[in-house]
Amino acid sequence: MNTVYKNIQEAISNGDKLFAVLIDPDKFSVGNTSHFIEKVNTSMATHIFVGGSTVAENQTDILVSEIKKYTKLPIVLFPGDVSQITNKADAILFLSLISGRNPEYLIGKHVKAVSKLNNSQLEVISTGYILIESGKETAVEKVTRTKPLLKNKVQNIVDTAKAGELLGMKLIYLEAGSGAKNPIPDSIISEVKKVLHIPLIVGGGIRSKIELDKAFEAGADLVVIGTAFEEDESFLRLC
Ligand code: 1GP
Repeated sequence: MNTVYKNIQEAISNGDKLFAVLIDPDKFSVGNTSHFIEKVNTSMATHIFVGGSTVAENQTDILVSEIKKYTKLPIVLFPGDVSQITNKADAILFLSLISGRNPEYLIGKHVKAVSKLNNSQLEVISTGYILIESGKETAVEKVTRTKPLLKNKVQNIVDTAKAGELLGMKLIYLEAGSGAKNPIPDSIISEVKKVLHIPLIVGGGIRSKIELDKAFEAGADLVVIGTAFEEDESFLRLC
């Protein structure tokens, strides 16, 4: 129980790189689960993240139950909303959108989640979620009604990440947005990595093995890819 975060820390201290396949229940057919997860199992994936900006009630619960049948990889919720919390997963990224100033996404939804979390065995992992501009408006911006941090204000991004760590958050997630035109620039990843003592997650807009490796080289401890697999499952063979 509660081994997901400990295992992430251990893997990083051993110099391992972690890789999560993100499945958005809103864009994934449950009937395709066994076929898709078989491919995930033979890839370098170390985690499966499940979540999306807008997901129908119960859809996450149904999908996580199905994924569990076919894999031993840890399943981590990456929820866009309280309704996506299901006890069937192993852990939840308890995301606070610290790049934005919308109180609902800084603390409001978290308060609403507590009764559900109290009744679950989920490992809760506090995560500072930082949205960075990527060229076009993303679903996160629309749903949360917040603006991303500007990518040329690197010190502001670094300070935001560090503030998350100082507040006691256990992970920092640099997000370009699902399907982003451009991934997070390497220079931002490396500057943020320099100041952090907690693991760094990077995601959004990564569509090739080269971009994946570049994110790792820049300092990402865990990289998340979703859209590229939605567009082409065979990309998993390269990962
Ligand atoms: C989205 O960071 C994740 O929240 C993954 O992004 O779907 O663009 O891979 P992609």
